Amino acid sequence: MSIQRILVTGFEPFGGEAINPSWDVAQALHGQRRGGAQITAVQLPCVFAQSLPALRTAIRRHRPQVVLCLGLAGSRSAISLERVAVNLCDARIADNAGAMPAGTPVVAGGPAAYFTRLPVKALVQRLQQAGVPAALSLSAGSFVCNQVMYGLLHALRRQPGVLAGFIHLPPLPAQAAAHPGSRPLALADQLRGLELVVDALVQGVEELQVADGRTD
Ligand code: PCA
Repeated sequence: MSIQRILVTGFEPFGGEAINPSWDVAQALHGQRRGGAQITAVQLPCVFAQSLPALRTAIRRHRPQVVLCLGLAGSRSAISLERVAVNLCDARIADNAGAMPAGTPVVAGGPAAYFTRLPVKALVQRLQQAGVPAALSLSAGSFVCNQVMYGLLHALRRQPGVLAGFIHLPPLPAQAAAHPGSRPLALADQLRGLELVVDALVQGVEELQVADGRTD
């Protein structure tokens, strides 16, 4: 299938911070044409009650063949390709509306989890070969990012042709003091990483059939 429209989402800042690299990267991608595909960026509120309605509206409006949702993971030092979303909202901090769900489902009665539809091993390999720090991740957490990934894959469950997944980004250098445990990544490198991801998907990159799991 040829890819004409790509929807990229980023989040507004949260947790008391002034910036969120996911929105900076999404904004920088907005309006770009890459290999015949047009990228549109939409910002999602970091609010449990609002993020999925906003995402579903954007999908209805833009009818994308690829949806890449981005978010900040302050503890990460690499661009993290998320493999799994779980049907669980369990917050450690309040969202931007003050909500802190404690173990509620994203979708009542929904499956326990959804797997990404992105060829994540192939994408990690491309990024690493280009010198961009990248890693597979087995958990998108249980905050708003996981909710968005789960809601995205649930919303598209009857449209198997749409490629969709979630990518967590490390902090920007300006956020280093707030995230002492991680290695920040410059916006230019984060953007280059996402451009490589988009280019690979537009080219129709296939998943690698290599064993690359974890035992922990
Ligand atoms: N990161 C949060 C929510 C918004 C964002 O950018 C998360 O990892 O859940």
